Amino acid sequence: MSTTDCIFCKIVAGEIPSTTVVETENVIAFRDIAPKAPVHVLVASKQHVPNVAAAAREIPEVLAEMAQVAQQIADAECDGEYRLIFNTGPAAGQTVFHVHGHVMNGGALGWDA
Ligand code: IU
Repeated sequence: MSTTDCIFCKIVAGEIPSTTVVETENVIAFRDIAPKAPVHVLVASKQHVPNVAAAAREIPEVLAEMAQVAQQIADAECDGEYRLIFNTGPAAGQTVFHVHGHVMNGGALGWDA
């Protein structure tokens, strides 16, 4: 299921261009358009769910696959060491309400990364 006004659903559908890093049947990973670390890749489910808690509840096997894809990207780009961040809610900085983890590293990361 997708939502017509969701930017990441449009990326999944190929309606908006993105720099895809990894794609599987259920997961897409693409470079953040405004990177905040040398490696900054977003790992998203293709199915629209709003956040990580909903993913854990509704598509746990896809959430596990997202974690595996994050590791795969980090292995390729930053020696397998990385931060995986799921912002949840506007006060935590979530701006796109389609579950995605930020895979980040390649330099010193502060807590505000
Ligand atoms: P957030 O956790 O919801 O704040 O993360 C959204 C991210 O999506 C943020 O880092 C944006 O730079 C990024 N992004 C993107 O890569 N491509 C887009 O078209 C849009 C946002 I809109």
